[in-house]
Amino acid sequence: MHKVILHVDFDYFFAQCEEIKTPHLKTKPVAVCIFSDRGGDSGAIATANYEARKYGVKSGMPIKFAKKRLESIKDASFLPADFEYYSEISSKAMEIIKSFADVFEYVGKDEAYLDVTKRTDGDYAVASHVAQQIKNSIRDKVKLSCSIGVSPNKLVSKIASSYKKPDGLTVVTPDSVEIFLDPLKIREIPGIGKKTEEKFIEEGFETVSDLKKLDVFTLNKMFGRKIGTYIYNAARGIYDEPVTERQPTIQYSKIVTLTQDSKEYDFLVKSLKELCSEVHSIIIKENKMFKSVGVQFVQTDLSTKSKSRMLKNPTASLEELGKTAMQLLQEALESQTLLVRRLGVKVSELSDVQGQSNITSYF
Ligand code: DCP
Ligand code: MG
Ligand code: MG
Repeated sequence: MHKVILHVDFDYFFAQCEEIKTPHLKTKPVAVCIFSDRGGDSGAIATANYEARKYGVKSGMPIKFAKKRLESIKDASFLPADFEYYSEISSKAMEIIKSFADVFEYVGKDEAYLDVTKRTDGDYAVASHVAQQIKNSIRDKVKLSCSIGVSPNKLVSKIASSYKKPDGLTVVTPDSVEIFLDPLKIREIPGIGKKTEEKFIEEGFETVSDLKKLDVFTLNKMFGRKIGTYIYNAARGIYDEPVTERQPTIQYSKIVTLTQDSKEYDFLVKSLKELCSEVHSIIIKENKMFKSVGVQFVQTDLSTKSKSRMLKNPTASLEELGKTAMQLLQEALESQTLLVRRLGVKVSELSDVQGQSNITSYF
């Protein structure tokens, strides 16, 4: 029996959340901005609704450029990102999506894979109905639209979910995988970026069908064995990674028992710095950014005390983690009477480093 895998991706996610909050924005161009600390319009566009995309506004573009593109449009909105609100909407929608899965794999705030092989008995007509139910359900309950790809594996489903956007549903049955992939631009394969695409185009390869003319040895020579083999298989719609149960991670933390009980900043800060490095290495390994930092004490009477702070923007910077943690330590010690026995550091309000998903993490 063939597997049935769904990939769900929310449409223009941050901007759609803003439309949910303020419905009259729906017919106007909306761009969600991540302003940098430098003030003014410095910073980048996180995403834009489809109305703004008509004018060429897109993710990653400097805010200044986007404003130029929408210069002549009076009612265009440039809104600061409200990450907490987007997380709230995401959790609600993910809760619903999860209930339709045999196996649920959370990828990021706006993305998840579902294995529904068992509950559909491998029947693609039933799967298509399940996908439609998911779409209806999150539209009814959260007012959110999404696009879904259905196919025998994660890779093809991911490509299929972006095939028709927004509000798409693309079902690729096992025997239509090749017909579906062949005419697509090579760039549609997750992980193949602009540079790689250019390299192929120079050699006269434009579509997935063209790509299939290259044998695996040639691709391995070009990209190394791991990526070469991935591209070779991807062009044929072959991808074996199973959907693995994964829930959103709420936080990462490390805690240590100190070599002696203390309430001296100079002593505690040494352990604090080590803890920050350890937490930071998890963050890097997991490809995450954090927006909140916390410091925790277990005191000599075993009671706990903690302090945390929300940052202005998500970051993966060790420097920022250390700086914030040291400030929190200092503040926590101001009124400290008991000695500290165990010291902990945590980061939360996690998000994914952009452009990284488990498929594309090869690159
Ligand atoms: N994001 C970001 N910076 C980027 C890309 C994305 O901050 N360079 C954020 C904002 C997006 C969210 O991640 O809303 C999800 O990214 P997607 O790539 O899924 O893009 P959208 O959901 O915005 O649009 P689409 O309708 O194409 O899925
Ligand atoms: Mg999306
Ligand atoms: Mg996405």
